[in-house]
Amino acid sequence: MVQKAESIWFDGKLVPWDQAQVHVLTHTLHYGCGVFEGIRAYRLTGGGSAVYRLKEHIHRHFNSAKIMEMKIPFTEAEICDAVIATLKANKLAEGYIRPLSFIGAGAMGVFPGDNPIQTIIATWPWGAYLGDEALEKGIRVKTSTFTRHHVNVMMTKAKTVGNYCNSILAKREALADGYHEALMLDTEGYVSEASGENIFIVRGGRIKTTPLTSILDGLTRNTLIALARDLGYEVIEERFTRDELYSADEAFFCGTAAEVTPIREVDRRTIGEGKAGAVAKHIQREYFKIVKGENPKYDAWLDKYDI
Ligand code: PPE
Repeated sequence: MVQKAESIWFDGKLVPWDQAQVHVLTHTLHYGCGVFEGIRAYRLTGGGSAVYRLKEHIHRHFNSAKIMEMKIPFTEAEICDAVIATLKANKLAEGYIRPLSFIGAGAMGVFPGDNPIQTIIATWPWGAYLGDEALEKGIRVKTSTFTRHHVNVMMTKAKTVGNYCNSILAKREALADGYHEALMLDTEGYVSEASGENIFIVRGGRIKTTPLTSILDGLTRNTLIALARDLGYEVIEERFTRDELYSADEAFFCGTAAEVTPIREVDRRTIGEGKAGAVAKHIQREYFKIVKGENPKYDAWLDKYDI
């Protein structure tokens, strides 16, 4: 159960958690056209808190809405301010932030007509997405029987609600089969992304991640590419197959929720030594330093606030 907070930001004002409700004929509830974000705030080691890459997340949110032809009646700056206001109202020094824009009630039928575009921002405490042990020891992954979206069937770069039916199918299957996460292949059979994470592999000290073609342009992925290069690793964006993953020295997933999660097994094949790899751990350590304000080079990515 998500932990209840005091308030949810709803179309321009903070409302009590229990009153943040919508009508059952809300268009997005029926047809799945909505857009959302997942953002984290962290307690800073030196005191205070910061939202990690807030502006970029909100910019992606507006791009998602643009792709889906939804006109959000607020500016990006207003939504950024609203995120901070919600965190403060909820006295949340660290946690997860979920903006969601959806098509409200009005017309029914696929064509949404002039139904209002509504936006909420909810916040809640959220620890390690796949568990503390996952961050430490790595996870077991199953290649899904479900294919990731074709780029002309769904808009893969929009973080749209409907895309996640595919993720839910894959995730349920992986968990039912005793795995922690599902890896999805694209429509040509190349590695794409997980149900809610991007993927990296390591071979001979060189790091590879999938190109942006069919995946969400993850901000954690973007951070890790910059960070790994800073740390002296060679990073390339190039598509790869599942057998290249099977024989990689290391592999890891990344995402706002999953942070940097090492992979220790894929489809019964042990990856590397079957534990969190040295490069994955190195990058994970440095990632946590950035989000906790311990690396001044990345200070511009922190939107600081005090509760
Ligand atoms: N791919 C997918 C499909 C995805 O959902 C996410 C984030 C990513 C890649 C990584 O993107 P980024 O967070 O910008 O690094 N998934 C979000 C939702 C997870 C959920 O279960 O809800 C997240 O990590 O917040």
